[in-house]
Amino acid sequence: MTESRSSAAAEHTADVVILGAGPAGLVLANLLRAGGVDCVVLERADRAHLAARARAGFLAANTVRVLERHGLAEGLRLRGREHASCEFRTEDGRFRLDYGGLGRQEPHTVYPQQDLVTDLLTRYLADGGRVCFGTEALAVQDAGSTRPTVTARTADGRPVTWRARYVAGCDGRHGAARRSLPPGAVRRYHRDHQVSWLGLLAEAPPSLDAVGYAVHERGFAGHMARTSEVTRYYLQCERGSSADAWPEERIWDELAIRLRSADYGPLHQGPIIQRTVVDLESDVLEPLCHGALFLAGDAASLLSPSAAKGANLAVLEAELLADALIDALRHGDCAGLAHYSARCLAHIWRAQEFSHWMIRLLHTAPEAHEAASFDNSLRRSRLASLRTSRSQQDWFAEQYVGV
Ligand code: RFL
Repeated sequence: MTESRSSAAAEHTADVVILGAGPAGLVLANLLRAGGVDCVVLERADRAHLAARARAGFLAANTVRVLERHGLAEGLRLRGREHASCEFRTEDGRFRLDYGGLGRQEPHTVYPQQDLVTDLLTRYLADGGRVCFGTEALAVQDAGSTRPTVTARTADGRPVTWRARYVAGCDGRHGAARRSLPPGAVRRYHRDHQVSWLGLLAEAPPSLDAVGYAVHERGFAGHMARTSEVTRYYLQCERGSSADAWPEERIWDELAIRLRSADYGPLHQGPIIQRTVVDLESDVLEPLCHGALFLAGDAASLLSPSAAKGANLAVLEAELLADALIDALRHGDCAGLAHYSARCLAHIWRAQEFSHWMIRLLHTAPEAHEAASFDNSLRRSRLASLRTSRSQQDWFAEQYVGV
């Protein structure tokens, strides 16, 4: 290492301070630790909260390869399930795409994000890694210098300061890393898609052996397996609606209508164990760094959940950042850090483009909208191409599973 910890303030100094113990922060932490770099993770939540925080579930083939490359894939190899088919249900009938046999012929691996986070955390702690749970980062200071600091607050309200050589902002879109960027340091590209989804987790087995995408005049509905006992559903809802306005009976009635259960078979019902309203928004920061502060995961770019890319990009970026930080700190080679932002942005914009395409494919334009009939006809035509054109299906499969 080019710099080492000062023994006088060992608890408050690390070569790399990582904000956030999500997929980005924990992949980074594991890789840095394996590469002999001194690091610490500051995490606002406690461990139980992380183990229960259900979000993503569809891991891209590249994500599995990254985790395997670093010996972090044991849990998902044991308990993850390959998934390679999706079904569109539309006003013109239904069709299936077995995307595992199209494009690059790659499947998804279904593995709940909270299980991945638990595996990464268990491994990192077992290897002697440091995590400060219940510690909220408040600000990154002097990020433009070679000696940035992170001010934080512990669960019992004590202020703490961490001095670092580099800070990795992996604390999501509302985290301290983004807040600490001085005005003008980065440009933010933002798009509000004006669509909201009610994200649901049902304690019920999947209702079909494929991802289900229902395009319906009442709004989009989605079906995604998580485990043999838990299924994620989505229902497009009014912007500004409250999750409380959706009692279980209304949810199952609406899912049955939009997923056209009367034609294609009933849904397996069970208690709804999570309801969250998600406004579909996208943003990208450019560049993904300011001085010694580097961003990864949702802190770097927010993707709407329409194409299941966020956690996959987080893992990809964490590997790139880990390699670059190891080169810088162990070998004095800063080329990887210099190229980190541009390398990630190429992947991010590709994922944004596909997510945006999916949003336009899945949502019926409201009739009040001036161009609604034109947009809806375009959408039907796009679905027809996807149903009939092999080259379109190959393109879809490549984008759908790739990051
Ligand atoms: P995370 O997972 O949000 O982790 C950030 C961590 O930082 C902590 N934190 C702080 N810690 C200290 N100080 C602060 N000031 C802090 N502020 C925050 C938080 O407690 C947390 O532990 O970010 P990361 O690592 O960048 O990972 C990103 C992914 O979580 C996200 O992109 C995905 O979940 C998006 N997403 C999906 N992605 C996929 O690739 N495939 C999917 O199938 C998929 N499904 C989804 C999704 C996101 C969803 N929601 C809730 C928006 C489904 C949904 C419903």
